[in-house]
Amino acid sequence: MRKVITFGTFDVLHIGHIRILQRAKALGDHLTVGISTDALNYAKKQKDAVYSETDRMEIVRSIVGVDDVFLEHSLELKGHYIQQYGADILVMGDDWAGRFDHFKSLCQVVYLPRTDGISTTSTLENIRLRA
Ligand code: C2G
Repeated sequence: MRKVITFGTFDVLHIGHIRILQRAKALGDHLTVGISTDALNYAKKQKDAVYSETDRMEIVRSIVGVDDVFLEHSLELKGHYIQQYGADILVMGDDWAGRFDHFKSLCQVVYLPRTDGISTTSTLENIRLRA
């Protein structure tokens, strides 16, 4: 069984998130998703996620094709997570291209093109304009 792992905040879920998860799962038989904790998200983006870590876990867990989710506490623990979850492939959007090449000793590393024209930030802005 080829195990795929990917990571993200997955806040205010949108089609870009769905498409990376679908494409990640298509590369293997089992998909594990590391969800950034609220604290890690703040550290990455200097702003709070709209949805709590608990809600983001439950939302991503409910997506067809996602087999397992866990809380990602630190970007520095990625190697530990890859080994803990027995991942054969690490998949990330290409906004992270090159950033995880050092894990090639542990697993295959694949960067997939991001979905253009959509982000959590732009989605929130669109909502504000319509509120
Ligand atoms: N993504 C995408 N297309 C978009 C937006 C996001 O393919 N239009 C991808 C990102 O490249 C990432 C995943 O969706 O692979 C999750 O995106 P975020 O929730 O923004 O996660 P990020 O802040 O990139 O966290 O350990 C790595 C980090 O936790 C990744």
